[in-house]
Amino acid sequence: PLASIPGPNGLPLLGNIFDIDPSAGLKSLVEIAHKYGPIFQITLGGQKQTFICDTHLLEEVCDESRFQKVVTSSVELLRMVTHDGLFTARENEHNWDVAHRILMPIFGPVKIREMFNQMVDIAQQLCLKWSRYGSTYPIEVTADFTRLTLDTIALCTMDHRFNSFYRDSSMHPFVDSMNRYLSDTGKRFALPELFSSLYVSANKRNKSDAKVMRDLCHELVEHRRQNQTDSDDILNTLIHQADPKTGEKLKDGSIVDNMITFLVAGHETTSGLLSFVFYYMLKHPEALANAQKEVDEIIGVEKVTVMHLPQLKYINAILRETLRLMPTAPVFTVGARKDYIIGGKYRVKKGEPLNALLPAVHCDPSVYGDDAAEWKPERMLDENFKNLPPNAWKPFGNGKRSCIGRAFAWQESLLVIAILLQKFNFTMDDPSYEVRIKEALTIKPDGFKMHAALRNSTP
Ligand code: MNH
Repeated sequence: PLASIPGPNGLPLLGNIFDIDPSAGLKSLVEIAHKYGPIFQITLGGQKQTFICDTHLLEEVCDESRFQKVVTSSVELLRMVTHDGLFTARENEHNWDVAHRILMPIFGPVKIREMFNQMVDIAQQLCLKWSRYGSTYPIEVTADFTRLTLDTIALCTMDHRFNSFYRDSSMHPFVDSMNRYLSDTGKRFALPELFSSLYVSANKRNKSDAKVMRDLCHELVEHRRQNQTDSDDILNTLIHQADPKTGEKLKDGSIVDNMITFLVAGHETTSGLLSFVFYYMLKHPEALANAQKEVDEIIGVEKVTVMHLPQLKYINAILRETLRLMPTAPVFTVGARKDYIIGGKYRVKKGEPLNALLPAVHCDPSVYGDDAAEWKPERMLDENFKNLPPNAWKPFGNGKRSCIGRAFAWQESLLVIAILLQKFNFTMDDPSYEVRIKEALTIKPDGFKMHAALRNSTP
């Protein structure tokens, strides 16, 4: 027999707006999941939103023959700048296929290794800054990791330096515009479309911010055209590479759409990950000691190389475990290709958004046990990780629309953690700090500060 999808009762017109704390939407959703179970439905801005909260149901909706990515809410707003670029493209948009075929090889593990030196360049700027702070300065962890990831993605994908470590309060104009744009679009579940009139004033600003971002990208493309190089970096690939299937090249508009996409998708997620990693390590001193010991044994006082990274087994597990509890892109959305029944009894309509609520899925007790809420890197060591059920860990999304930047983010994160643990000892600024989450399009710790003291015997 069919059942209706459970959920808290809403009000006429307003729907479930009072069930969602506007400053902590994600937390509210996880609480509803605890109360109503592995699937629930609420109404926001007149639209029904269904949430998928356990591994079984996620398994079903990750079947790409029956379900596909849908572009809704904040991703829809981002689409006003990035159009049919990789992240914001709708299913069946031709430009997605073309860009995907052109760009997949360049984001593969082999090509990513060629970006290692550029990543080290930016990581060293961070080290320099932190060593000059001295051992008692309260470092704003997330702000500095955001400088790092932004500068890294910009250098690697656009061959451009934002030099964020050389600016204090003011950021590069591109970064200012992007941040303002994202904060206007980031209030994903907090601000239902009912209040879209609020966007009207934001809208004008969004247009001028979009122009700042696009103008810089166009300039960089033009500059490269005037100053040709024979490298096969990402910028040259975007400009010159033909689609192996159709022979098409990307048009200038699409090049710019995807450059902005990399910047947007490629910095906050990784910065949040690095911030949470340091938070958890500082909360678990034995894990921090283990990680540092691993770095000392495998790298010692040598320069970190790309060959060291896969040997850092424990730090790899730390990254996985951190993304389990703090999936920095916490929700991805799919819709049914036709009307279907899921979970054996729930009717879902074609195209209706089904949101994978990763913080809930990743705590499924049938997979992770009664201690699912605890951060334990050991459970993510290779031998355990490879035995997880297929959809128990999905921080990079699903199938053909999953993250193209995964290898990039992984290499960058491993490298930065290795270099930092090699050079510094870390302590919490306020040992009683408990994580608070700041939500935008992604999640980050709010107000987390630490100290970095140079170690004696480092390169
Ligand atoms: Mn990334 C898609 C998470 C780093 C570029 N990314 C996705 C999706 C998730 C995700 C989840 C799927 C979204 C959806 O289904 O709607 N991404 C992450 C996380 C990190 C990350 C957790 C870091 C940690 N991503 C990066 C980096 C880049 C990047 C770095 C830079 C290039 N991500 C993308 C792009 C897409 C994407 C582009 C869209 C891919 C597609 O649909 O073709």
